[in-house]
Amino acid sequence: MRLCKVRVPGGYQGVALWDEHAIQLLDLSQVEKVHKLSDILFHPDPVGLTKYLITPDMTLPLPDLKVLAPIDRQEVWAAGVTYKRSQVARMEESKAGASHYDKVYTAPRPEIFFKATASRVSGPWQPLRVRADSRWSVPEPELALVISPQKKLVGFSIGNDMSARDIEGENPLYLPQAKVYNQCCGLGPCVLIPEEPFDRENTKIRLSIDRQKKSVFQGETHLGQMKRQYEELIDWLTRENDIPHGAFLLTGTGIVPPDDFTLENGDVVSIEIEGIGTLTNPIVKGV
Ligand code: DO4
Ligand code: MG
Repeated sequence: MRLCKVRVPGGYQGVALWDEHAIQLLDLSQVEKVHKLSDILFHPDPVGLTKYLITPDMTLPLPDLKVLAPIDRQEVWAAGVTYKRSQVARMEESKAGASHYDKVYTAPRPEIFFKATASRVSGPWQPLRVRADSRWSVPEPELALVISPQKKLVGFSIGNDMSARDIEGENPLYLPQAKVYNQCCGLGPCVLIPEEPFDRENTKIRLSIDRQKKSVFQGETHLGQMKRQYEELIDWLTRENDIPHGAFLLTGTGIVPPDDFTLENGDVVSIEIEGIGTLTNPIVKGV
C-alpha cells in the first residue's frame, strides 16, 4: 500500500492512498489523534487504519492534486558509503580523506550524518538546489527508510541526497556544508507500507538526468548491492539518539555519474525505485 500527502484545489492538505490511476483521499476526521500522514505511518496497524479511513466517493484524478513530500515533523538522516560505487567515487574525489572512506565501508560503525529538517525537503516536482558556491554537484538516488518514534522500520520512500562533491572532496570536515543547505533533499512521491516482505535483492533503483529535454545521464543498480542491513542502520542511528517525531534515513547511493558531470540550472532529475514510484525534481542554481 502506498500513501502520500496531497494538497487539493482550495488549499486543503490531506493524506491519500495512491494507485496507478487515481488517488483516494482518506477521511481524517474519523479517528481521534489521526490527523496527518505520520499518525497513520506510526499507528500499530497502518494498513487496517488506512482501509478504515478510505471513503469511496473521495477519489480524485491525479492532475487535480499537488503531491507533497511525505514528511511531517521527522528529521532526515543519511547513511554514506554503503555501496562499493560510493566508496570508490569518494576515494577518487578526496585525495586527503581517501582512507576514511575506505575504512568506513568495512567498519562495524557506518557513516551516518544529519541531512535535513522538513523545511529543507522538496517534494515531487519541487526544485532541488545546487549550491552557488559549488562547481561539482550531483544527485544521490537513495532508498529512504521511514522510522517510527519507537525506532521501528514502518515503510520505504525515495530520497535524493543532493551533494556538492567539490566541497566534500576539498576536506571531509566540510561534509555538512556539502550536504545540508536550502532545498538539499528530495523525498517522495509516497511511502510504501509493504504488505509482504520487500524484495530487496531484486528491486532496481534508477537515476536519469535530462538537460533541455535530452538525456545526459542514466544509471541503475539494485538494492541488493547495499552492504548494510536496514535494521543495522536503524540501530546505529538510534543509539543514544531518540527520534521523538520519527525519522527518514537515506541509505546511501550506489549510482554516481562520471567525474566530469555536474548538475546545471534547469536540469531535471528522476529517481525510480520499483514498487515505490518515481521522484522527479527540477534543479535550480543561483536563482
Ligand atoms: O561520505 C560522504 C557521504 C556519502 C554518501 O552520501 C553516500 O554514499 O550516499
Ligand atoms: Mg548519499
